[in-house]
Amino acid sequence: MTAEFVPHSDYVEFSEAEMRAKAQAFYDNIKTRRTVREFSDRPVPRDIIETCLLAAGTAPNGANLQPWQFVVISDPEVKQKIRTAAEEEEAAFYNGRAPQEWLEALAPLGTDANKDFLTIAPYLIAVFGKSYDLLPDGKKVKNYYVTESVGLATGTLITALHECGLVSLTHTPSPMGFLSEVLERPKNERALILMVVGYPAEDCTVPKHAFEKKPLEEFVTFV
Ligand code: IYR
Repeated sequence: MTAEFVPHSDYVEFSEAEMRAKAQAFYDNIKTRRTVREFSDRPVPRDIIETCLLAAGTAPNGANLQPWQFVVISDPEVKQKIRTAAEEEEAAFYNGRAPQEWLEALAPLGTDANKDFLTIAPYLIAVFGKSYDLLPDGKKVKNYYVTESVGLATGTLITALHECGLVSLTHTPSPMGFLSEVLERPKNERALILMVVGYPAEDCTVPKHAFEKKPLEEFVTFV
């Protein structure tokens, strides 16, 4: 395919004062986002999830090959299968597989092997990275920067969900190969992240530890 260019007519420039106000407003909003583990079973209209996924699909990615597949799960039976498999892996993790140092790092979050949110929340979104695409004729097309691309798209999804008042959990049951089996995904797809999406439970709490963010000087270097 040869390169073709069109004017970037969607670009909007702001004054420095507007930029400052917008950057601050965005920060003030996004800093209220919390990863949630206590979900309500209240349903969420599917079209809202679809629009958030359209936003995710705009993320920058390798060669614009969009090497991701989002599997949206609302079927209670499939959710139960995922929960059973995830809790099995997590029990092994918390009861021996995880090194002490890792468990100590997790202690302030209060996580454990119980993953009831996997059957309570209205949606699970399994995010797969595709190392290659399969054309209908069976030909393989290689993808690039798959994990980076999926990370960028998932970050965009998380931000979109927060923007419309939904909460999410970036869940990483390890290993997550079971997602390919339960969801019957093709072999070019590898599960990278399992998102849990919905409303927070009415009495939802979040770990205090999660409020502690590093000051700018600690994680940013200007050269
Ligand atoms: N996958 C486990 C453990 C876990 C690991 C990290 I790194 C976290 O930030 C949180 C949890 C679990 O989901 O409980």
